[in-house]
Amino acid sequence: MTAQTPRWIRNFVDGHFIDPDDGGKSFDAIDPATGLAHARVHEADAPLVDRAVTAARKALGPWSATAVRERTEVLRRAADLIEARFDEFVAAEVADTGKPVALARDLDVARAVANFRTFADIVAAAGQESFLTDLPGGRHALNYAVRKPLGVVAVIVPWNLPLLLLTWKVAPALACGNTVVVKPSEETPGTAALLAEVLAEAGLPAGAYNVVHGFGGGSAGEYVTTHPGIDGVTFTGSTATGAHVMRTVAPRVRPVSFELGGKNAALVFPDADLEETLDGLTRSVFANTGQVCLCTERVYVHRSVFADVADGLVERARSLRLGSPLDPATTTGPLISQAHRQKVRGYLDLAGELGAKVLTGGGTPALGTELDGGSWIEPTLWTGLTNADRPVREEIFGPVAALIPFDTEDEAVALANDTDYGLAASVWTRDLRRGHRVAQAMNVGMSWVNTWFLRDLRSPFGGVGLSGLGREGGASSLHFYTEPTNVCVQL
Ligand code: TXE
Repeated sequence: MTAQTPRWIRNFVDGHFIDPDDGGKSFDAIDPATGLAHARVHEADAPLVDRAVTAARKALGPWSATAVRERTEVLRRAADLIEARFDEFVAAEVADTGKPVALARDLDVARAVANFRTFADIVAAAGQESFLTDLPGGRHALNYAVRKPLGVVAVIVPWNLPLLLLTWKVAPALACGNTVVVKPSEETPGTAALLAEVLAEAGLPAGAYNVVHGFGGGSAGEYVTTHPGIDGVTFTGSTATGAHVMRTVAPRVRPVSFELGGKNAALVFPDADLEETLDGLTRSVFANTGQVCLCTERVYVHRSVFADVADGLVERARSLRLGSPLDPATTTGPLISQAHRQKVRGYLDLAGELGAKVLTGGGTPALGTELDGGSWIEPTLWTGLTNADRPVREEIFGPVAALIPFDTEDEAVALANDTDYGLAASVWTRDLRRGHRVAQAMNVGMSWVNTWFLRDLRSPFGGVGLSGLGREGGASSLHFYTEPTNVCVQL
């Protein structure tokens, strides 16, 4: 990109991309693999956010009155159009995140398509609650709930899985008849803008999907969440920001759905299939360079297999290939930004000060000139830390994990549950009863047995404790994105 010919990523309001005006603010979209700007982003000011909310409000009546069949057809066409422009979406996601092209294809963009199709199916098939109430004398009353859209929904999403998380919220919101104002992460604005083109072409009316770019406080994020025209907020991001947004909307008593951070545990029992476990752990610790809210950062291993698991995981960590995201052989991209790398490096230093033994990694790789300016970090494994240490208690959000031994199942469960977070856990065992028992004992929103990040979009997703509030997915999404009116008829 040259200063003279920037590629603009623009705001999308009331069915139109807004051309940046001369006096308006803008910022660079950085490719984290190189540290170079690849586009310029138009920052939405408060009046533009107001226009977006007003447009969403205006579109709400007609869109919510559209037949479910028509609404879900728009979603299905959107899925088809994302498929038709698959490589463009992959390229936009890779440019913003630096993630390997294979991951963007297999996970991010594939899942965006699945989100639109699945929520079209779910909403098309949804029934409603009804109860027949016994009354004296053999008479009855009929209760049934009519589900109405929540209204204008603010959708605030982070940078780790930008399109995946955006469509995870936008698809059910639109299918339920809501209109949305989307604030993508300032790090990853590209795919939200592309999605605007797709949704318009799919036949979504103007104003039903709006995108405003910018930062959090004092910028588009704050303008959206403090706007009185917002009927609810769905947010994925850090616990601190989620708590702040909650305080912001509290005076207006609006529904919120929060998927926040995690400090997820894996529990490896002595009877686990070693190869299968090591493959699963490698994914769960290092996928997307550890930048998935579900990623494992605490690995509790039975003492009898500790050395085997540690050796196997180190070998696999060393075989990960860091490099150009466009190289199909690359498995591991950079962290999202230099600022985030600073944070992760802070934990690497702290672990060293606390006496952790670094089994592998622990530093910054040298990858060659083209990638020198990128925010790269080495996949890192530690032993020698305990649950009392900050690197084992706080979300790091990088390709790092602490390996900690245990002797009994009770001890493993207690260690895994000894956290302020409660998003996900994975249990590795061939003992069927133990698998169910331990998975259920985890104080989390999602437990896996002998797998990780295997998702059925009809099942609930979310966390407890510092990991969030509420659930989305399947019926849970329908509940969040609608408000019931119960009608009671005496028969
Ligand atoms: O997240 P923020 P950041 C964790 C991870 C990471 C840390 C910080 O530990 O290191 O969060 O990441 C918008 N009003 N996760 O700073 O700030 C912001 O612009 C309204 C876990 O990037 O939470 C962005 O669109 N909006 C997580 C979104 O909130 C505001 C994924 C998330 O940004 C705002 C990402 C405000 N005052 C990071 N301030 C997960 N759960 O998957 C910020 N935003």
